[in-house]
Amino acid sequence: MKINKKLFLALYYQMLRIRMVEEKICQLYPEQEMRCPVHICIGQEGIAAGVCANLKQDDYVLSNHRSHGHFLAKGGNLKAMLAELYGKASGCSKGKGGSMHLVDLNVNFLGSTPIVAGMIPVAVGVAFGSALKKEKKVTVVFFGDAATEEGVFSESLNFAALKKLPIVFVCENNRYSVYSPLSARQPKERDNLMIAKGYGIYAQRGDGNDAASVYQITKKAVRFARNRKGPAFLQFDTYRYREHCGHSFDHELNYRSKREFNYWLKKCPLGNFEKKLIKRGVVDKKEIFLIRAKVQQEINMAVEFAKKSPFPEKKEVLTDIYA
Ligand SMILES: Cc1ncc(C[n+]2csc(CCOP(=O)(O)OP(=O)(O)O)c2C)c(N)n1
Repeated sequence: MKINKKLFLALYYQMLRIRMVEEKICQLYPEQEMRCPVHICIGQEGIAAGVCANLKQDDYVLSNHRSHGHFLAKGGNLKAMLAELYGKASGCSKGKGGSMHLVDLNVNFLGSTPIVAGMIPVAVGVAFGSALKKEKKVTVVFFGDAATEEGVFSESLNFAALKKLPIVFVCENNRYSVYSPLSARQPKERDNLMIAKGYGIYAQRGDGNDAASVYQITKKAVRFARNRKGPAFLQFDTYRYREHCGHSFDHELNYRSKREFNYWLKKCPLGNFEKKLIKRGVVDKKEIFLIRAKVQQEINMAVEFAKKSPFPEKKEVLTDIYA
């Protein structure tokens, strides 16, 4: 695949930064200072990086409970994200939302919520509004494979197709909904691409653990949507390495085999990309060491900021609360 050096490096940097931020969260979580649930996306970074590398700062992104990677890849503020996880007033939702309610309006990351499929119709509404205002912006919504089982997924595809909305639906198929595999939830003949195509929607699938391929596939879809040819549906296969919710692994639960886990571990989006970069001479080990050191420093500063920030004041307890 022909990709220029600058882009390769940008994709690598993005994936590495997401991985290192999440590893830091996992390391600090047992201190019990972050009191919100966390859904770690380690193993799925290739999708966030590859998709968002195609977006402009003012394109819209909406996401789900597993949103750290999407938020960071869209350019969300790391300090505000970590402060949010620590429940601090300087957090992106003023410390009231936690990990599952990230938002950064400076880069049009409009928000994430944990209601499975809940952001899909919201994103369709955003794309509808954007189209009515004749903006040249694209809306991207990220969701997991389980979200496609909700009725609102089909309703959203229908409306988006009807109005030819500039939206890209991105399904991250990590095969599990909590501990339930696809085989326990969907007939094996079911194919989301066929569902999307049934509505007349442009649809593609790809390897979510190959950021360069995710980038290329998304590029076409974003161009298609931006030119008002209609919505696009993309499904990327991937795997989460950590437990469904929390900082740890969950091998003892035995809902997925060691063999399956190791198969996907070998397909690590970050490790394999790094090897590829070294082989092609894009970077050497020394440069990687320097990039890591720089990212680590940024993360340490953001953690310090989050820990030192004050909690919201008591009088704030009922402001900005809608439910
Ligand atoms: C409407 C709704 N049903 C159930 C839940 C509980 N729940 C939280 S995350 C989750 C799994 C979602 O799986 P998927 O969408 O594939 O994303 P993944 O966690 O695999 O990234 C479920 C069932 C919820 N939050 N919302």
